[in-house]
Amino acid sequence: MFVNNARNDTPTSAFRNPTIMLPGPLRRCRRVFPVILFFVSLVIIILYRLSHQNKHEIHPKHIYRANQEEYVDKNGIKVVVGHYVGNPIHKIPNASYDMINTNNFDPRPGAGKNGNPVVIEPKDLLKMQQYFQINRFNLLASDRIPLNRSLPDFRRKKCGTLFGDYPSYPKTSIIIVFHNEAWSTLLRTVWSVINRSPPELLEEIILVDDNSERDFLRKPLEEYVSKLPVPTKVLRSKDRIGLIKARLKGALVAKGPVLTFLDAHCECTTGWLEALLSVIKEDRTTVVCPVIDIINDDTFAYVKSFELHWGAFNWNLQFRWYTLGGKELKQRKVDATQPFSTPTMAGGLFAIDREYFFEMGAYDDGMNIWGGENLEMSFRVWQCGGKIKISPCSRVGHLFRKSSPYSFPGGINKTLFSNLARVALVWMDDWAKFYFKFNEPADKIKNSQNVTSRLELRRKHQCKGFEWYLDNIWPQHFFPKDNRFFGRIRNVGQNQCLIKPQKKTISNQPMGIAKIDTCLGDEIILEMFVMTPEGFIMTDDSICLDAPEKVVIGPSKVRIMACSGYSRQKWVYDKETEEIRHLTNQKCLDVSDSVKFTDGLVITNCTGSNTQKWVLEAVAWK
Ligand code: UD2
Ligand code: MN
Repeated sequence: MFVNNARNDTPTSAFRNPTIMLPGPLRRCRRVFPVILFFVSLVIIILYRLSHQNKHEIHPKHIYRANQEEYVDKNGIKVVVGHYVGNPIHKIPNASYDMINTNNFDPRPGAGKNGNPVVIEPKDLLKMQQYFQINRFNLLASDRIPLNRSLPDFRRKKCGTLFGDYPSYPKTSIIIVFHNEAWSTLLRTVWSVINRSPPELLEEIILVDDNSERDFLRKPLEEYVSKLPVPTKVLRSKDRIGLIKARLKGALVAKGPVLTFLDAHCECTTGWLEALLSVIKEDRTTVVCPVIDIINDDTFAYVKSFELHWGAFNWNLQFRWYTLGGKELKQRKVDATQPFSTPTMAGGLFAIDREYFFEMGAYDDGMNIWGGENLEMSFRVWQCGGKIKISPCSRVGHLFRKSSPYSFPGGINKTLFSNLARVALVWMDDWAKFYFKFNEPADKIKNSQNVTSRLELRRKHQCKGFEWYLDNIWPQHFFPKDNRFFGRIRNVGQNQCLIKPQKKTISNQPMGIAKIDTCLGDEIILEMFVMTPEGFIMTDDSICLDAPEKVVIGPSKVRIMACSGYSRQKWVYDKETEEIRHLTNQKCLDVSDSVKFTDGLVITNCTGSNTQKWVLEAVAWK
């Protein structure tokens, strides 16, 4: 009440009402206000255009390694390599060979302390942008942060009391693979391990150099690590073998009973290792991951990542974080320090019993360079009797980049889709057909893959099928199934189809007002929806048709939202009347008749009109 009144009294609302007499100074304001408004809008438009250019335009001449590709296919899968980062107004000279090949580590006391952001003075901005191109993160900032900077402890208090018996945990080898990593990020990873792990749990650190081209990563690195307080070795690959084979190389020589993998740009926080190893001590068939916090690629600030998420994947087999539901959510509400299951892992940061790793088929060595190995291992572990968990008392920061800095020998397209095709061919049964149907590049490449030995492995371990995985490990999934409708949802009155909105939120989930549009045909993934027996109308990326349950007079807007499992997202299809009714208030899904939202959907009283009739047109998916 009070707030409303206060808002109505503000001068701005008075400006809009010309019948109100204004006091002198405000009247003057009234004349200049449109002018101010005009300039403010102009500035906003300019800023918006600039920031847009910044994000979407690629200036090939500014890209270090001009031969790199950016691949966007018709499903909108975007593999951003060679994405221009920086301010396009100024011409940024390419990073010179010298800049790339020199170690410019120059720590300033206190920079980045306690995970704080690093501020670069205006005079260094151009230099900063030049250096940014090399690793696709703010290298200048990274190079100013000491290797042993302090970090915040984002764990629950209780975590500090749970691992007193850590001396009885199995020891681990830490394996870090890298290709052309910066000195500062690589060695900050190493030092964060040394400084924040109980020494009695560290067997060794193994750095695997995947054929880097930087001079400072050769002799200087070897000399440096030889003096570290934890035995550390550098293995070299004379060919570029990719992260999967590089990790295998490290695993083969590792002596610790547990293998702990990290990317080469991580920072471990207090207690991270104990909370991983205790899970493996309890059960050697559990693969365990930390919560992955965010090291900001611009400022190197250590940022707490979202709670209540787990890892899964979309219809294109891209890894995604989705909000927790079901029993994992309930369990977390009871005790947020207990490890919880996750359908898949992000891939870079995890610990696994060494013998179990090899017993279960290590990695698929038919996979190259980057991508897909995290899903492969996740499906394999779950389907063959193991578990994947996230231990919330273990928090490790990872530097997330917006694009990839290195080349993909053989081409991104071929590499990534071959890897994903292998995952599908070996582990996904009927859902492989679904994946290939909607992913042409993977479909084209699938016949050139020899997966015999991986199928053999699956048989040997008598692993369960993908349907079991979906039903039991990820019951909230949004993939088609025999007992689910899959296909187009066509409005009879308008002869248009329900479509997935394109706008994305930060967590990559499209959201917005539910809409219909011209139906395009069978293979258009944007028109594909799943309707489950429980009544959820869902599509890729875990989004659902959502309407308020509250009973109101007249229509309410229908939205596309992150699937929540709540009854406001449940619908009933009546084959006879062809109505789609909201389960709780029995109102009918309809096309709004207001001029403003012609194609926006609403729920409203059922009248039997043609715009309240829908045809569910099934599309074969396997
Ligand atoms: C994520 C994973 C990453 C891996 C990848 C899919 C996290 C935080 N990161 O991507 O570990 O599972 O998904 O494959 O979960 N590298 C090489 N040789 C190469 C390419 C990369 O050694 O040819 C190294 C690289 O230096 C880095 C690691 O592999 O240390 C992962 O690469 P990334 O950081 O580019 O992958 P990321 O974090 O985008
Ligand atoms: Mn990484």
